[in-house]
Amino acid sequence: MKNRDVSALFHKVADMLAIRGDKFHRILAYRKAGESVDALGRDINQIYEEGGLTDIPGIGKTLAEKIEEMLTTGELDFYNRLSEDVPPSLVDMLKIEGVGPKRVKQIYDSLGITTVDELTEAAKEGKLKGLPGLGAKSEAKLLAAIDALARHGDDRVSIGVAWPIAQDILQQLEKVPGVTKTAVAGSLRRMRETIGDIDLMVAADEADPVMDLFCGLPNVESVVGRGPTKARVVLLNGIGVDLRVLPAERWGTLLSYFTGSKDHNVRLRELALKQGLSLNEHSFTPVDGGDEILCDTETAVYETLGLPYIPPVMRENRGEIEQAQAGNLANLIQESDIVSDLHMHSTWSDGKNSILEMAQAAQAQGMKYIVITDHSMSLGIANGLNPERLEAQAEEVKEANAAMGDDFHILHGTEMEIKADGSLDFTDEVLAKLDFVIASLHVSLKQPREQVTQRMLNAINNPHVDMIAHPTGRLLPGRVGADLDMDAILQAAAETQTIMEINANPSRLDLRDSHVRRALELGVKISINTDAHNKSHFDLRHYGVATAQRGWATAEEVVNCWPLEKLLAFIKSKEVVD
Ligand code: DGT
Ligand code: CA
Ligand code: CA
Ligand code: ZN
Repeated sequence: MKNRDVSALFHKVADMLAIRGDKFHRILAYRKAGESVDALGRDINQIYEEGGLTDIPGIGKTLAEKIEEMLTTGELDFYNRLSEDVPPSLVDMLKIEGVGPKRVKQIYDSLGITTVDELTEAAKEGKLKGLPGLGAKSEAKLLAAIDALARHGDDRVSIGVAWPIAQDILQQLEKVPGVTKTAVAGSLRRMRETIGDIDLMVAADEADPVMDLFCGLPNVESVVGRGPTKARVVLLNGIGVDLRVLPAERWGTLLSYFTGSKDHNVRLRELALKQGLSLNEHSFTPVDGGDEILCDTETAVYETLGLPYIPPVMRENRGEIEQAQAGNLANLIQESDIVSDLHMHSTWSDGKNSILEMAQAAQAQGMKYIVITDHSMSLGIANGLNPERLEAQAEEVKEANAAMGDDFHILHGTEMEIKADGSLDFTDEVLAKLDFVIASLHVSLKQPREQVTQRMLNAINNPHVDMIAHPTGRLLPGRVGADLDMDAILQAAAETQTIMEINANPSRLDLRDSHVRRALELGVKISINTDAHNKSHFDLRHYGVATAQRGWATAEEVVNCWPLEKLLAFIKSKEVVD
């Protein structure tokens, strides 16, 4: 079994326990274990062999034994026994909008229905409407939801899809009279790479006008539910959107609650209880009676708990509360710290703009220097450059540099293919003439782990290679990318002073947040680049910055925040070390 199989089984067990009505903390433990395994930067089999399973966050002795069982036998006895009680196919019903574990249990217990297909049949034949809490209307709703699931799937969407949609809706909500504040919340505010649904918050004294506009938006497919202060719709593209409206004096608790993560909130509530306060989206309430405490800002919420403000990107219960308590919360990199972009394409390969146009657009965004890194020759479909064209390109870089004046610098680089056999596309002699060398994998990503890892290590060990771009080659949300031994790669990068990229394109975000955190632990320097193929792509930078922040990166650790001289000295020292 691999990481993915282990985490999928944990998630499935959690769902089955939820359907059975098991204890909440037991369900949470399995879910958390699944998430921890998902976030690992390395092969779990290797961690097991080193005896390190219990070092994984959320994995204690019992869960470690279960992982060991899965890895050595390919099975989990507990799951098999649970399956006799709760048919595993019931889990699929949870993907239907509006169907929770209690409902699944009720339907299974009373009608013996175990699959979504059987459920569809039963709803069509009107067999559900006799059950407590289910009427003819619910049957129709259920059928519509099953239909929607079949059309849209249950997949999470990339943040790059969800973000602009959320901003667009917010802009419309802002215009409703009486609205004083609007914000995104949930995973989108925490800038997770994929989004389950969009959560939007509005401060207004009167909710109805906001609800009316929201439920009537042209891209709304259906209104799933509407109450006095909340509504949920499904958009035409299948994305669900939750809206909450509360008065501005409750804004702090509202935003904090619905920003999550759930695990972070659980910790906040525990801290509140220690002070004799119960915390929810409306306010703090003294447990033994008394007036509620309202918070109009999140800062006030954290202050009440004796904590400094914790940025949303950190709210995952991955140690941020302990850091905040100790008073040494990481000083996260900000977008405004960035002065360069080290990875972009021009019309020389598969880009849409000239070198000069790219430079001007970068300068307009506040950049001080860029590197032009067109593809190399073996990537024929992207019109990759051979050494002769590379030399000709050097001339154009020089001219563009002169045209830009002294306040801006254009470096000449390449995005060089690491070929399927592990060799590099250019000789050392060609590479030595370039200011900056990126190596990346675009082909044969499906090679076995050892082989594809070795290809990457070859590139890292070349003294001319300054940076590895989008290491795994994954494409969100579908293509998983190369099965790299990330820990070995990050260690080699640390030893050789090779920079590792966070590709800011929201369909890549590669390195991902957990890899960034591991890289920084090992002392690897990070770079955030847009890989722009036209001048409007520079706007994607904020997704990369968010990923860096989710890995707790500071400006000192991200080379794009350095002055040019410092970067040049750093990459030069790699050649000397070797
Ligand atoms: P997603 O939508 O799967 O990408 O992830 P989130 O984090 O946006 O989750 P969502 O949309 O279900 O809920 C938004 C936030 O609301 C979540 O981060 C924390 C809060 N929340 C929702 N339901 C619960 C709950 O049952 N308990 C607690 N403590 N918080 C909740
Ligand atoms: Ca959400
Ligand atoms: Ca939600
Ligand atoms: Zn590129």
